[in-house]
Amino acid sequence: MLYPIQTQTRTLMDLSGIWKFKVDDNFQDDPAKPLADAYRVAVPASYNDQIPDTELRQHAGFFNYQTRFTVPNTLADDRLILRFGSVTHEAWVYVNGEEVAYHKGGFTPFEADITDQVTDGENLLTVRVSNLLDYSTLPVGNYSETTDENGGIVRHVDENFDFFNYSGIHRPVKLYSVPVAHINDITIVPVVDLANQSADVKVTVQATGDYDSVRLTIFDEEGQEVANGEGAEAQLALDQVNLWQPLNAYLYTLEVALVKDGADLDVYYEDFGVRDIKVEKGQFLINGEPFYFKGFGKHEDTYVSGRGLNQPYNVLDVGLMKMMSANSIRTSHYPYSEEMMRLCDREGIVVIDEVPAVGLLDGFGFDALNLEDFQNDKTWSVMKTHEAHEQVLRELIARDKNHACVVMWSIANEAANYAPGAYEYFKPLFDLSKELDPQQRPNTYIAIMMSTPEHDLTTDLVDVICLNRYYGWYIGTGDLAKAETDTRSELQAWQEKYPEKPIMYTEYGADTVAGFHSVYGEPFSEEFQEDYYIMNSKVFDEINNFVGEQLWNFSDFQTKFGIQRVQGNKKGIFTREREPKSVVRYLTDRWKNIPNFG
Ligand code: GCB
Repeated sequence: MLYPIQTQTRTLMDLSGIWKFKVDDNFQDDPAKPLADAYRVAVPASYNDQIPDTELRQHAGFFNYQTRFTVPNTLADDRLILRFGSVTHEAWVYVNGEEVAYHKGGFTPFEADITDQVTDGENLLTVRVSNLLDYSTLPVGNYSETTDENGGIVRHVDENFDFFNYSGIHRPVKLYSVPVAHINDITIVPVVDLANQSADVKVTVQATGDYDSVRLTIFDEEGQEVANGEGAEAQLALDQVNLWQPLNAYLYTLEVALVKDGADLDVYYEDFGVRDIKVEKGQFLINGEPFYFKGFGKHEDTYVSGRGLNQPYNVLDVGLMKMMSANSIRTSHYPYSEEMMRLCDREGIVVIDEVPAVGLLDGFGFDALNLEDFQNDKTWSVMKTHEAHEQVLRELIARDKNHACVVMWSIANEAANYAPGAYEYFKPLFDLSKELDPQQRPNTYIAIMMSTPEHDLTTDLVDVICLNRYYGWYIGTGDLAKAETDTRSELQAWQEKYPEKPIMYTEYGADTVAGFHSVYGEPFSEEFQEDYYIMNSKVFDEINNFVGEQLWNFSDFQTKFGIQRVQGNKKGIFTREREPKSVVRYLTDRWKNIPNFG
C-alpha cells in the first residue's frame, strides 16, 4: 500500500481537525445524520486524554466520530480515495450514511474509493469506532460483560498487556485523488554487490486502467538522474552506489510514471535506501559488517495525544537517541505510524518492526511464577488469534516492505513460546513472513523470561534470539549480585545451545521515579536504575554472539491501573516529558564508545 502524497497527478487533502465525538454503545446514532450532543476532539489523537471525564477515559465500547468535507470540482474526472493511517481498534466508515469501509486492527492503514458516494457540496463523514479487545484480537484483551440497573450491557476490557488501551482515530485521515489509470503499489528490492559498490534495483509496479507503458527513473539526493528503465517489472542498475547506513542514511527516489500517448497519466515518488541485511555465524550484518544494536523499546505515548501521531515528539525522540549515540528501536508492541517509519529511513534509525501480537499468554500478570506451569499452560488452546495474526503480518509487510530502516520483523512480543502448541502456532507465521517479504529480512519473536534455553519450544524459527529479561527487577528484586550471575549463566546457556544465532536484549529495565534518590541504591531510585544498567552492560560485554542492547523503555508511559504502576510504567530513562533520568549520562558514555559496527 502506498503512502498518500501529492504529485503532479494526485491531489492530497487532509481531514485532520476538530471532529465531533460521542459514545454510542447502543447504536442509536444514525451515521447519515449530524451527531447531536457530541463532544469535540482533535483528530488525529487518542480521544482518552482530551476530555477531562474519568469514566469516558476508561470506557470500553463504541464511539462515533464525525466531520464534514467538500471536494473541489476540479477533481471531477478523478477517483477519490479516503484513507485512514490507523483507527484503534475497529472501524466502520460511512460517507453520507453509506458504509464505505470496515477495518479491524488498530495500527495499520486502510482506504476506500468513495468517488461514487461523494456529492457536490458538503459530505458527511461518520466513523464508528470500537476499542474492544478479546482472545481473537491483537493485541489480546480479556473481555467480559455485565448489566447495568436498566438491563443494558456494560462492556469491560482488561488488557492482557502493559500499556494503556488508548483508542480513536490515531493517525491522519486523508482524501486523495488519483487519475482513472493509476499506480496501486510499488515494490523495491535493492540487491547490493558490496565488492563492486553497485546494486541492481528490482522494481515491480501494480497499476490499474488503460496505459501504454511504465517509466522508471531513479534520482539521487541531489536530484540527479542516476538510472532509468521501463516496464511494470524491471531491474535498474546503480553504479557507485551510496549505501544506506545506520545513522548515516542515504535515500534515492524512484519516480514511477504511467504513460499513455506520450503523456504522464499518473506519477508517484517512492524513496528507498540501498543496504544489505544478513544473519551469519552469530552476527547481524548490515552491508557486510557486524552491526551492534544500541537503543530502545518504545511506545507511541505522549501527553494529551495519547497514542495519536505526534510528530514533534517523534522528531525530539530521534534527536535524543542520536544525542546518546543510539542507533535503533523496536516498534514495541505494534506498528508505528508511517510518518515515524519515514523519519527513521531519513535519520538512519534501524528498526525492528513488530506486529501488535502482544498478550498471547493465558494469565498475564507481573508475577512470572504464575506462568511457570509449562505443561498445563492453555494459551494455545484458548487463543483464537490465528486469523488476526496472519492479517497483521500481511498488512505490516505490505505497508513497510520498502523501508530501508526495517531490518527484521518481530512476529510477537512475549508469547507463551514455552507452552505446548507454540511451535504449531508460530511455524506457519514465520513461513508466511518469508513468503510475503520481497526483501527476505530476518524474523524473530521477543522472548519472555520463562522462555529459557531449557523451556523455549520455538527458537529454531528465529534468525536472532531476542530476550526480554528483568533479573534484579521482577526476579530477585534489588539483588544485583544475583542478577549478574543469573544473567551471565542464561546468556552463556543460549550461546552454547545456539552458537550460530546472534543474541540480543530487546528489554531490560527497572521502574525509576524521577527525582527519587537513595544512598543505598534502593529499587525505584535513580541510583538503582544506573547500577542495574552498569551490571547488565558488564555481562553483555562478555558474550561473543551478543549483538545488541535495546533497553526498556525510552520514556515513561501510561498503562492500565495496577499496584505495580505509579501513574504508568516508570522504566523510562527519560520521563514522559522527555527529561533525562541520571542513567542517561551513563548510557550515553557507554554507547559513544561502542561503534555501530565491530
Ligand atoms: C515486558 C513487556 C512490556 C512491559 C515490561 C514491564 O516484558 O514486554 O510491555 O511494559 O515488561 O515493564 O513490565
